[in-house]
Amino acid sequence: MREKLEQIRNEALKRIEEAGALDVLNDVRVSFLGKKGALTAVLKGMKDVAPEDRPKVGQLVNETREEIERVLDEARKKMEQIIREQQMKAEVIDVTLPAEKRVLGHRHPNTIALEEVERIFIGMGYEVVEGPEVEKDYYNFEVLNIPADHPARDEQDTFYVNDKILLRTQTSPVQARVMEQGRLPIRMIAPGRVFRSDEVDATHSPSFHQIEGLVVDKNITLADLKGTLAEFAKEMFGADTKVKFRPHHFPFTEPSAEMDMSCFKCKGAGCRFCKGSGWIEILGCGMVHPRVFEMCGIDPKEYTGFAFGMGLERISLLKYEIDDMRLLYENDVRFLKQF
Ligand code: 2NL
Repeated sequence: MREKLEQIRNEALKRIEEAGALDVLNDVRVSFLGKKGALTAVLKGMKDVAPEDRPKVGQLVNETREEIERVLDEARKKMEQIIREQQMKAEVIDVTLPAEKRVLGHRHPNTIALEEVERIFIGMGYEVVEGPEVEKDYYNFEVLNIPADHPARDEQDTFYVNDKILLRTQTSPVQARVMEQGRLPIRMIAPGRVFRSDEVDATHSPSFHQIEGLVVDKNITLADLKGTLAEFAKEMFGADTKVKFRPHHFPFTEPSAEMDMSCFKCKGAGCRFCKGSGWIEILGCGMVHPRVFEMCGIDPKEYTGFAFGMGLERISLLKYEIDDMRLLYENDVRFLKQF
């Protein structure tokens, strides 16, 4: 019996030693200590042992069981430790590796310039108002005193949806709609996308942006227009900026003018930027035409006003010294992030 137990013990220890995985260890446990295991079989054979030897044999069986259990337990712990170490190695995170870069965009030069213009006019008490890009021919042309045979209405210059609906060619219709609502006085700017049937080149695009402004109140004069726009130019391009007004013609204003500012690059001496003249044209303006007031339901004997319009792209090209408008539409972040 002693030899039999010795043999079982040796066999068990050998198989534990050879086991390479946790489930193999478990099989060893079952085949030696389980209900149908080798040790259990020895216990079942106790009836053939002489009664006086039984305590001794029982003790031997228990010792053998305890030893096998202890060795099994140690082997299991060692194996679990190795598995944990392998997992740790596989999941290791190298905190010194450079982090994955988040590629951030950048505000578009047009957006930066527009926000600057908005900041300046909001500071003077203006509201920013938006309106539809697909507009009625009535608001885009008719109320603005642009007669049916005016060249601006030509299909060559304007994208028509049908004979009454078009893509707005300016943001004035937004201002006309506000005047029509009749809440006076008005101090507003209307920024937004406009459309004209132009070929793309360094200074033209069929879709670009405008900022128009409108002030309507009692006793508004040309002096208000000049003071306001001179102040705007100073805030936008520097405190030493001078402005001058040249007579011009727009159907919706009378009198009308174009405003030039002293070149911010050469301060008026003449350079490549201002093509040697010392002046740069930045906007068109004028006193709101009485016919426009009448068509919008405002009495021109009681109210006067001034209006102006500028191209946003022109302002951002000037401000950021960009020489080709097409760069503004490519949205290459390497270009955009310079501003
Ligand atoms: C330019 C000139 C201008 C206006 C726009 C306007 C709007 C209303 C009434 C009267 Cl509702 N005028 N807008 C006036 C003068 C000039 O724009 O060269 N824009 C790029």
